[in-house]
Amino acid sequence: DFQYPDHLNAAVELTDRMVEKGFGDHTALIGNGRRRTYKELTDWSNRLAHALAEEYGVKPGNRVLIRSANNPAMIACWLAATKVGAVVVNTMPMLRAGELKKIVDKAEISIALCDTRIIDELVACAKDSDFLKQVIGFDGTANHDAELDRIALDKPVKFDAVKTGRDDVALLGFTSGTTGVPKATMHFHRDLLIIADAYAKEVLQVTPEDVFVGSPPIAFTFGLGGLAIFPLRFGAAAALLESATPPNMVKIIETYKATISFTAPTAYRAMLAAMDAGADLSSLRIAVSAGETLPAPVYELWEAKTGKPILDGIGATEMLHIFISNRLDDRAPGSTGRPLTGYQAKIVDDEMNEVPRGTIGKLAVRGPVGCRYMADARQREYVKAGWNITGDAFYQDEDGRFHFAARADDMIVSAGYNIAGPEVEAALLAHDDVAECAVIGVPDEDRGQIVAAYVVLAKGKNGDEVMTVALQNHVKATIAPYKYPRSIRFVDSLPKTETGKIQRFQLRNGSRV
Ligand code: 3SK
Repeated sequence: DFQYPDHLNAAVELTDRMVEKGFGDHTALIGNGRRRTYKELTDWSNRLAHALAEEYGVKPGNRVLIRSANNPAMIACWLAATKVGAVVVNTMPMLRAGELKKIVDKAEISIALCDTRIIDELVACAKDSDFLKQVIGFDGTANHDAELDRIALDKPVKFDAVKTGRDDVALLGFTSGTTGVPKATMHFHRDLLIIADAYAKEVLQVTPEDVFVGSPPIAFTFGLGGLAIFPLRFGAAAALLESATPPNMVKIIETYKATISFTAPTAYRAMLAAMDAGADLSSLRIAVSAGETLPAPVYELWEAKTGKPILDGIGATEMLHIFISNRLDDRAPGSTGRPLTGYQAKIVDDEMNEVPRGTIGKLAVRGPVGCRYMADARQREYVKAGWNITGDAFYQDEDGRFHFAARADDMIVSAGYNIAGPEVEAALLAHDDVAECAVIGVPDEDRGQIVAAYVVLAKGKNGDEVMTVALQNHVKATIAPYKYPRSIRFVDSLPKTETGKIQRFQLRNGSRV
């Protein structure tokens, strides 16, 4: 039961309310070489809220874009804008002016807050946009030396947050998905709390002693949950470090005695590769893996090498966060787990009929949060009778666990065989010489489609004919031989979204080979 009062401001619940509950002196955020307590974060966000409302005229319901890497100032700005009743649009720091413009135009955004170090692209976007009128700089470093910081400094530390309704929109989550066309999903104030009260409470069992670290950008709701909402909801701490890229993650866990890490399977693989025998992960309680399915070999290697549980889960920007997950006491390699308490999931065919266990179909989910596309015809396709139809093909085993098969459009049909590309990828990834790979179906006169693999080899390895045959034989020996990649291309890198998802569509349409 997720019950909340009629009036609810999620940012107040995560800061002022936590101080009221006695967490004032507890560390909330670590970053820029210092720790900030709940009291300091509350005061900081309240001063910023005063500045936004009084000096910049931000009104409830205004859409406010935030552009920054992961740092404490970005969180303070997000909290402040939410307290003012704005609808926040967090954006990836890597986006260029053209990409920002698509978001600005779609959401009709007039105000933006931006780390001054990366303001140029946003200024360029504003010049070209009919909507964006104000670009306000903040300092993402320890110096607090930008216009917004200076104005906020003189403001009071108490702020009467706007009395938003629990069903007022607080956040627009933009997703490029794997198709490259951005769409916006709307999330209410209560949704921001539900994801913590569902996933973080049930699966992570967060306590105030926890320290969260991770690499996903806050602009990706996976990061917003894991590095802000989950820790703040339970009086725990989050390390917000711009250096939290996969090769540094082991050191970061050691330095900050992190207990929970959030990142994608490719990053766990990179961490394993970078981990030396002396690595000390003793503080870690749980490694959360999401964003892509966690291949069984990575699960097994991680648990064998670190002795720490790795929990695969699936979420979606449309659903705000994870809705099916493994649990500490119920996890298995190659499985995504079971729905969270309060959520339901089933596997359906094109007519929405549930298919028998073991049969691959579309994953449908419903729960206390749900997909609400903003002005997008996909709403009718994605939500049917209250069920959210994900773009993923899954099956459920006899035990009721859910297993990822493929993105619905990653299913390869070759000579009448249904072949899930990710299964071939997992087989390739189990070969020591493969660093990364993506598998797609390409048209073939004889077989309809053939399995084609794009492979990034480990450092120093040669992409020659001998390697091709070795990898093909390895796949044939690992999974049913008909699934082996008849075509293998060796590449230096794979096309990815800002959140690290491999864009197989780019390989499919030949725009990146
Ligand atoms: O699995 C995902 O891709 C995801 C998306 C949004 C939020 C959370 C997650 C894990």
